[in-house]
Amino acid sequence: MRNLKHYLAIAVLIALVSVLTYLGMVNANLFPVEASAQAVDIDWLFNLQIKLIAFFFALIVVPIAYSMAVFRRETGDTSDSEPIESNTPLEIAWTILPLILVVWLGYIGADNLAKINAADPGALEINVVAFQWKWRFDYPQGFSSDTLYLPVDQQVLLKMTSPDVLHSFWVPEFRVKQDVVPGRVTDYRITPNRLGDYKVRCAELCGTSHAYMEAPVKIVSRAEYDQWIADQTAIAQANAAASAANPDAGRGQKLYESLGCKACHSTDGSGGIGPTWKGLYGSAVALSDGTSVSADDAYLKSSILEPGAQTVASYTAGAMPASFSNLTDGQIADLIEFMKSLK
Ligand code: HEC
Ligand SMILES: [Cu+2]
Repeated sequence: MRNLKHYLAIAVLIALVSVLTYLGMVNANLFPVEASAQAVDIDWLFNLQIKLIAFFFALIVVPIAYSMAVFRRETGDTSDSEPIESNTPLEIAWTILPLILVVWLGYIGADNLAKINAADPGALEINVVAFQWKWRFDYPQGFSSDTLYLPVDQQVLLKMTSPDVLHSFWVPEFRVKQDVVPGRVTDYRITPNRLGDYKVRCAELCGTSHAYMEAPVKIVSRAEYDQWIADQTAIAQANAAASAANPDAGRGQKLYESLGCKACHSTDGSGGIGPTWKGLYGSAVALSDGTSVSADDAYLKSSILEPGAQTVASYTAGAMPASFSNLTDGQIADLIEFMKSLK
């Protein structure tokens, strides 16, 4: 076969270009470190795809480039090239082989997804609230944190929701990304496996300060985690006791900012998703059922704990998130003290 030498040359070039393309892509180091068990499976699949991509790139580009270089028309040659009829075996091959390849990729993709989603019944559950433009992590021990502390090598299940708009939980080192949807709880399962400091960033454009919607994520040893939980629980209890005895507008203002009330309630009389707090305390509030109520401590407290019970006239029922029902009496006393200070 007189063309054999060309076929051989092309085969060797395809192998060479595949390997070089693959090595180039892998050594570009586009990935951050792997910090979760799930990341290992995801990167394995990604690596396989890069191999396939490198091969198909070479398979297409090498014959084109080779033909352009080796089979150039000679100067002065104006004859037509040989007509090409169909080639049935080739057409069958390029239909069947990709079909098998795609079905196989679909299969290993599904298998990989099942591994990533595999639930550990002992997973640690933490509630996540994403709001414009902060993250809040509510721990089962009854305190909230703006840093996500996680013990290494234990699966965690994040139960995520949002009081305002769509957000998305993304720690690049974990690889998995999940939307946070208002009015719904979405699950995010991860097994951190590498100690260190990371960052969660919002990956869904959610308004003017979207770019700054980040929170620290710390993966610590089991002992350090237990210590942190014990410390936070003690601090929360001490704060609750102090506030209950002696409410404080300064602490209230900090809560207003850190809990995200700020996203919806202004303190200067301007409008927002919720009513302003300026002049609210002691005023007469018109409710959606036509009645009116005095904004005293009891009304304000029930508005926070059970926002569904009464709705302020001309505001949407259900727009005030019910996720604050875990606030302690002390925190509520501080918040009310802060409202009082906004004359
Ligand atoms: C996503 C927006 C949003 C967030 C965040 C939010 N609120 Fe509200 N809030 C509302 C809306 C809307 C209303 C009015 C509707 C209603 O009464 O249910 C309201 C009503 C209230 C009222 C009754 C106000 C009045 O004028 O009678 C209080 C008190 C209140 N919120 C406290 C809080 C506190 C405390 C926080 C933070 C811990 C908070 N809210 C966070 C939207 C929000
Ligand atoms: Cu966001």
